[in-house]
Amino acid sequence: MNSDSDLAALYAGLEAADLQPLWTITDELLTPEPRPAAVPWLWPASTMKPLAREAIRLVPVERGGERRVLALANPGLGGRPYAVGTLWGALQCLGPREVAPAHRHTPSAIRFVLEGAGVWTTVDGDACDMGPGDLVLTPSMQWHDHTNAGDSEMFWFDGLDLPIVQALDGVFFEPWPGPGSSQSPATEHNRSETRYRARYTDGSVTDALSAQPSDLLIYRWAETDAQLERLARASDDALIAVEYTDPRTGASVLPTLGCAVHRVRGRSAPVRRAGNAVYVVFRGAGESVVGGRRFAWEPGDMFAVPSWAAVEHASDGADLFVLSDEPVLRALGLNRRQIVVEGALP
Ligand code: GTQ
Ligand code: FE2
Repeated sequence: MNSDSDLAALYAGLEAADLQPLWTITDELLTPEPRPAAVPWLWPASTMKPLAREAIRLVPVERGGERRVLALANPGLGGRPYAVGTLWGALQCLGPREVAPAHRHTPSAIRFVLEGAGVWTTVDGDACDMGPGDLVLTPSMQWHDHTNAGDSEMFWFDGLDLPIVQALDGVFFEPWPGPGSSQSPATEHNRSETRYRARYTDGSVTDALSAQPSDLLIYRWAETDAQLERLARASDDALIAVEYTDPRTGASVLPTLGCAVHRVRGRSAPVRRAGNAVYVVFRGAGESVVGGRRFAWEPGDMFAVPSWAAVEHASDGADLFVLSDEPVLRALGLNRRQIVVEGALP
């Protein structure tokens, strides 16, 4: 005969032995659908920018701190500095004549420029000039520093796969060994751009976790806009999506990070996908419903779309930059997408 006290002793014994019985935790582990801790959330530019300006005034950019970056910290993530469970998203700013020191690390990064001029990011000796709407890549372990040679403040969105690399316990970081704190005054500008042509797709991306990042390090807004324009003319859809790809292979721009621009003109159908995303409003105003929460947005706002939250947009005309972990899910055969039948927007 079993007794309650035998059972209690079993559980006590399991706990003391650092073992957990699956049958008591099955429901929270094997959920019918993803249950991300991150919540749908919006960070308004009107809140972020005054704080960024105060940071420019009060906090120098130096070795050690490395960057003047305000990380999007999703309130569902218990204080971790991540926009969603798998993605780092942030607002980075540089004051006039500032240089952020060179370093390299295993996490890969993208920059999407919001405003400013006279700034470049040097990536392994190639100075990539940055203007509004440009996308710049800093692939894993490539040296990078940021130079503001102009007289105006510069603001851009940073996206990194840091939480993914962190989850894999694969984070390595190295400061530039010198001489100096940045790569010697860049000799060459926009080298990758002279060698490769930007490539985009509105359909399939051909990667399977290629460990190879794109050799093209900068995608100009003029090219992205022209591509969106071409597709927009050929379609009646309320949402036109263009994904940035590696011009040599057609793969996503980085092994772990997917980048796209969604042009909204009307009301888009609600869609959900497995995997997380961060949206950055580049142009235009509108609203989105994400997992049942409604957010009105304008240029410079950023919002989190956690895994499997239905997302729909409405605007008279807007461009949203979208960072996602989709290449990882695709490579692992975990990618799922569903069009939700009933939308929330009128
Ligand atoms: O600009 O190198 O937002 O290393 C986070 C980590 C930006 C950068 C971030 C970084 C950088
Ligand atoms: Fe970095």
